[in-house]
Amino acid sequence: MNQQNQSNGTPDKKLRILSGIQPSGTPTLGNYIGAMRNWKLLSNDYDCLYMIADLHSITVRQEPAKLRQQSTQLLALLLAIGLDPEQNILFFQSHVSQHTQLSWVLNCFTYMGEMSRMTQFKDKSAKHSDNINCGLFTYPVLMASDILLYQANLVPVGADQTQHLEICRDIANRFNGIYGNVFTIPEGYFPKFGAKVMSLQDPVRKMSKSDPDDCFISMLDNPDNVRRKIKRAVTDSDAAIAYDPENKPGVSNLLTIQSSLTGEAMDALVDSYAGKGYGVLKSNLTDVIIETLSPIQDKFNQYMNDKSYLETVWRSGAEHASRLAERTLSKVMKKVGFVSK
Ligand code: ATP
Ligand code: LTN
Repeated sequence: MNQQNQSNGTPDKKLRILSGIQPSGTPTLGNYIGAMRNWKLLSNDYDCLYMIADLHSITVRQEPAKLRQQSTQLLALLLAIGLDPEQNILFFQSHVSQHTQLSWVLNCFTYMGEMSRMTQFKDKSAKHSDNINCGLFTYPVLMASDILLYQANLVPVGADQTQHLEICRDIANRFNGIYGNVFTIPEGYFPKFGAKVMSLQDPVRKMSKSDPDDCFISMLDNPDNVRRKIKRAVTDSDAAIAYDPENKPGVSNLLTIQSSLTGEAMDALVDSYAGKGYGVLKSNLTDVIIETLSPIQDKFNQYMNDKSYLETVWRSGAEHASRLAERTLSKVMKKVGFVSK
């Protein structure tokens, strides 16, 4: 929040936010509700950097042409949800070389034991057992570098990233403990509702853009696809509409999506379905999703038709981000004892 200076009423410097999203597919409703929507909400009150984490995405094998396309689309989507590139720094992670440089240094301040406890590593190495690469293992160190390079105060992410944020704080504290106050210790920012949107087909697992298509709603799904996927979403055998994530994960997930998109309190939403069946819930939810996504998709199409504008945005983002990143990196290089250029 923009902090007021108590003594003279003038605004202090805004706190800084950094967050990222991988171009590993088309963003889902989970990405939107858990992360991207908050980016927009926070963008007026904070000094924000939002990054397309393309370096992170190659921890899982990507097809080059598709990766390029998904990365460009992701930038257009960030603009389409209303992020103003004059007010926020929007950039591709691979355009700012300081991320990988800091990541190497921080790798040397991180323990194998810490990395092997990360649930995302365990999940992804089980999912991609043919490609358990070192990048997948040290993924959280690169993420810590992303955050610490910019001295971010706040990191808005979904609940699945809690462990990665904790390790980032541990690494920063360890480094500061040895070299003095080099890094700001960041805090996570999690939405109250919808921090974890679950898969439509397997509602005990998170909705993920790299899962099979019928598990998620993509932000670019057309109305027919939305209708079909919600119709097929897993519910349960007893027909009562109640919010009970443990015993009724499917229905609770649908309620969570509706409540997060409309802003309606969960109790009131559940009450409004008293005596009604899953069909009504699914039909209402379909309408809400289509109403949310249609205007975003219209803007997305406009931006995708203006490649030269997108290029201007990413070039300027890289330039601004590099300047900020270099300040921290050169401090780190000096502290660890490298000879200055
Ligand atoms: P992948 O499937 O490639 O692992 P992902 O869909 O998990 O990707 P990321 O790009 O890693 O998404 O995450 C971008 C942001 O979206 C993060 O802040 C993450 O916490 C959030 N997020 C991802 N999935 C969900 C979800 N199902 N519910 C809420 N937030 C989510
Ligand atoms: N790992 C993140 C994406 C990400 C990120 C970051 C988020 C990469 N670098 C820095 C916040 C801050 C994820 O959401 N899966």
